[in-house]
Amino acid sequence: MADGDELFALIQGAKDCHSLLKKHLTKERYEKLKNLKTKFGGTIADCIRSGCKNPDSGVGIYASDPDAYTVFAEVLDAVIMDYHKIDKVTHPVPDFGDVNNLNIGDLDPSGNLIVSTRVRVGRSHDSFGFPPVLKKEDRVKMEQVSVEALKSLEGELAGSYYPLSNMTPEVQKQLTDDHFLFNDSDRFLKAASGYDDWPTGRGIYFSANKTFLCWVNEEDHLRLISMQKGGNLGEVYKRLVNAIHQMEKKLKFAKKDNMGYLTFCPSNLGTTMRASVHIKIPKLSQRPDFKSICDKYNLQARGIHGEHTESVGGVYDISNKRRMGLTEYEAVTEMMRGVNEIIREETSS
Ligand code: ADP
Ligand code: CIR
Repeated sequence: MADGDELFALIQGAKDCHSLLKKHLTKERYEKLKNLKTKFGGTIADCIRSGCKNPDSGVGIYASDPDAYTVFAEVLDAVIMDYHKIDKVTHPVPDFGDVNNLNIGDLDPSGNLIVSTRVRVGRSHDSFGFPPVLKKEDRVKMEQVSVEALKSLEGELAGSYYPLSNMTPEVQKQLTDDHFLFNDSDRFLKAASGYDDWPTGRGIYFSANKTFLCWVNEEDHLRLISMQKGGNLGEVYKRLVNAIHQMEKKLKFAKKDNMGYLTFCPSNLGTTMRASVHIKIPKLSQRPDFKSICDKYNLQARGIHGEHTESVGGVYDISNKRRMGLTEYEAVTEMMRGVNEIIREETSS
């Protein structure tokens, strides 16, 4: 496996690279960090491997484990401030708003544009590292602890857990095509050890009608997901908040005072929340100012099969880009305002 110096030389030599890693990992910073180790045994090489091997990364750096955010703060803080557009690494206490009196409803009552709505958060167990430092036994243990908590969920969240190792390829493909399940096809995550020991420890939990799901050991230890057809963001958000509260009674999640919840990728820190719609915008997406409209409202556009995929038939995944430095309620309302604007632009062009 390439060591830190080799990796650093790779990124230094990558002339066409515009990642936040390349921008913020100066020679001076690298030299300061190259011999440090976290409590979990993580190194700077573990953090930068994916970004150095994939110079087309947007971010390019992961945290080897929760302690990396302290030990490698010199570079991670700079990346975090840049990505989340904050001038200090700071994060408010969680605030989900008054979920019984939400000012969030259906973003597309006509039903013409929004195909589906999804809100997810990532959570990490505070006693385990992230993929580069995990061993097979850790993945198995973590799956056990997670599934035990998931099985205690009640009401509309009640469901079953399906380990990937027991799933037929046909069922896996169908669940993936239907946007419920993850696979091992993301080269950025792969280079960051995200698929080591695949499929051990990985699986999916879902409620009877698949409106609440939880991914176990994909990029993060847990991804709690609420989704449904159509544009009713209020219903989707409220269901997710209920799930978070129920899970927090059972498990202790990794958190840091100035960073909120800790995740493998620094782009997900803080609220860890990504609220998205799959939306038909054939006209707007062809306009030269599409990207600048998304930027203006702090939105990110992705293809419909996940990050780093392409749009199909003018349908895009539009979500909030920032997750840190604002509350959960602010993150979801930032997305709501932006999507309202996207709809206005699409229908008036
Ligand atoms: P995340 O980081 O939120 O998990 P990805 O971009 O990797 O996001 O997407 C994960 C999966 O979720 C993909 O299959 C994607 O198509 C699906 N997905 C994301 N947003 C929506 C949505 N609004 N409706 C339906 N599926 C969605
Ligand atoms: C990258 O740097 O492009 C990948 N490691 C993925 C980063 C997550 N991206 C994001 O925008 N949330």
